[in-house]
Amino acid sequence: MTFPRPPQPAPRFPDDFVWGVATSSYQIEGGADADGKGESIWDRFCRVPGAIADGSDGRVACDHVHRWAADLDLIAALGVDAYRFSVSWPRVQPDGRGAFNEAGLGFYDRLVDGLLARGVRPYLTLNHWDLPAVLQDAGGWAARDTVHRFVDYARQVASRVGDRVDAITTHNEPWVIAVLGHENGVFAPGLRDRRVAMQAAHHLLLSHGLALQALRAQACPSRAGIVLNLSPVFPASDSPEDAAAARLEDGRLVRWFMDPLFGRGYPADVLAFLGDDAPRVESGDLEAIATPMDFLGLNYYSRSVVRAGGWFDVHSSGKRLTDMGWEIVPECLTALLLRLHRDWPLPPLYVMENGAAFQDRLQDGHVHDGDRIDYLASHIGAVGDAIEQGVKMAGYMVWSLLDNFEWASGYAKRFGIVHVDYDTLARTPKDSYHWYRDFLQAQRRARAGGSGAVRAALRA
Ligand code: IFM
Repeated sequence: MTFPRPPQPAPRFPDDFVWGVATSSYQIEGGADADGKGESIWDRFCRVPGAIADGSDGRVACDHVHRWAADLDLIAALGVDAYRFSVSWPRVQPDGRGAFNEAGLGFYDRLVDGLLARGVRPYLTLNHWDLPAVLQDAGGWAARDTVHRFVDYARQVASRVGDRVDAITTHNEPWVIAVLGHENGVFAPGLRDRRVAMQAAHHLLLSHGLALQALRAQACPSRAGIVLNLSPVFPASDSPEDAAAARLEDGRLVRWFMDPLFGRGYPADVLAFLGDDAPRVESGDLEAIATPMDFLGLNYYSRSVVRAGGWFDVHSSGKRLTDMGWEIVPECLTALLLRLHRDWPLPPLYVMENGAAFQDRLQDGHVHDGDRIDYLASHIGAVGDAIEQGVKMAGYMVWSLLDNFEWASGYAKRFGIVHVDYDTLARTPKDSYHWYRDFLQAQRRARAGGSGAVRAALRA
């Protein structure tokens, strides 16, 4: 197959580099009340008038709970090393405490076995946002008890499948849960209270650290870590006001999470900014949060540009934008990786999500998504650039396998390398799927025969 634009030449990646593709439970599974699943905060949030751009929800989504075997075939045919998915907590523990739901656990058991049977390594995320709604009634992530509920849930999932998964991620993007969900109110649970948001952020980190300790105490063989959404932050201008605003945003987005995870506590400038909104931290919490991780994951999509007291107009920069209105700046991924490598003593580092939404058109059984191929190729190149400059990278995963429920944007934004027709639920691999498959084959040949094979294969 020939592609609309040739991908960038790929630099050399380590032989044990893990290539993958990612999804999350609420975005693809559907089966909203199948087999005893409980309600999640996203089931509930989707019913709030105006919360979701197209008024949709994840009740059916891609119907992955019923089509998982065919989806795993697509993953296997793609030739990835790993598949990153998340467990729906309310599917396996409908009340968020007490009894576990055998039908729900059985689903993930079969998913893990199905991946292994196809030669794909499972990367499991415990919390990709779909908290059991009953726990929200009890205060959600702002309540300290939720920390202990999460640790119990983590223990149970690990004891069920932890012997067969390569990696367990505690939380996906705690900044999003805390800030978008509890401060800006645009994601579930839809609260607008900075103090509550920062308490939730603290409890997410604390539950991460305590869950790591619990998994190790039960000798879970899987590696464990967390996944953060990180971006380099730039001031919109040379003014001291914009510089200060960018520094604070870097504190809230990056250092608020990275510093305590690496034993430095919360950043003093952010605590000063928060004042009375700073979280209540009990003795021993910071030590627990700093429990050493086996890996760190980051999700990267774009940079963040900050203007004091206002919004930065992305159209003013002249950069190309994705359908989300996010600037396409792969060089900022390299810069971010170099900065993380410089500023913190990192464990193995993965890009756990990277990808783009574009306005795809399915025509005659094809989706010619050259823009997405360019995006992926340039960002994979950016990871390679970081590796060449000394950053130790362990893996890269494309977001996402399937078009899916893009949270507050509903189904209008398509991130998949496989198109989903939401009327028929038919899957159609896009050009980007074929491109990634060919790229991975070239990588494999390169492992066997030297990096020239990658360049040759990608020029062909
Ligand atoms: O779809 C989301 C995903 O759930 C978390 N990271 C960002 C993606 C794109 O917005």
